[in-house]
Amino acid sequence: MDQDALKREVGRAAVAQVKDGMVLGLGTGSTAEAFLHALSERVKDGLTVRGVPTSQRTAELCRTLGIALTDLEQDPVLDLAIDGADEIDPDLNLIKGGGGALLREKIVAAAAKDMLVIADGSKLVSTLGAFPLPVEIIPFGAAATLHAIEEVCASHGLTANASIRPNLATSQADSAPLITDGGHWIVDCKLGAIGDAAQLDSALRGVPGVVETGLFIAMASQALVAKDGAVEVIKP
Ligand code: ABF
Repeated sequence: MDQDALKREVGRAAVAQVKDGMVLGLGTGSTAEAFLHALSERVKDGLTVRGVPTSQRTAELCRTLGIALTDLEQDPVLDLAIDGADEIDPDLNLIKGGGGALLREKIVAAAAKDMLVIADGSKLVSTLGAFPLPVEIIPFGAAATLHAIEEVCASHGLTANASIRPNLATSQADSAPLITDGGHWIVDCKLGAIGDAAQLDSALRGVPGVVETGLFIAMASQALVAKDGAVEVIKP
């Protein structure tokens, strides 16, 4: 089964957990989008839900698919957030933010009573860190913040190899930084195996200029992972 088919399969499996009247957190990325397509089929059949999108891209897709939107001002407590991930460890700690939406994704996940992670099997890892860790930063003083991030990583025995994520949509060779929906930049840290992800997350969030990290520690209540022909349910 190809990866897109696995994403569609896990998207359908996630929709089975959505109950009438729920207020949802709606993730970003291709797996979350597969879920939204499956959700829209249930909405067409009469399911009533509304959701807080984690990105402008997700908001636009929801409008196209006829999925009702809300925000955290009207609905500060969500029933269920459904989102993808870049890496998932056996305790359901995650690296997220490859899609650039980590800040809104974390706010939405934190506002939800439960967070359901959906993925294909390629996202399962024994230790987080092969995927570059995204850290969202304020543009002011970015070089100093990047240096401080490298120092914090070094104090955890890690070489950050940190770089500011370019906006690849622009055609310039030395493209400008990618700007997030919140007006921030993203630093990608190529760390390798992260020993204590909770400690690293807390230390990075202590750096002035850092807005959030892509480490989602103990936030997910369940993961659905599609592997050939079956969807595995993982709980921490
Ligand atoms: C979002 O989309 C992100 O947190 C993660 O970076 C990415 C996963 O994308 P995909 O589902 O396309 O692999 O969930």
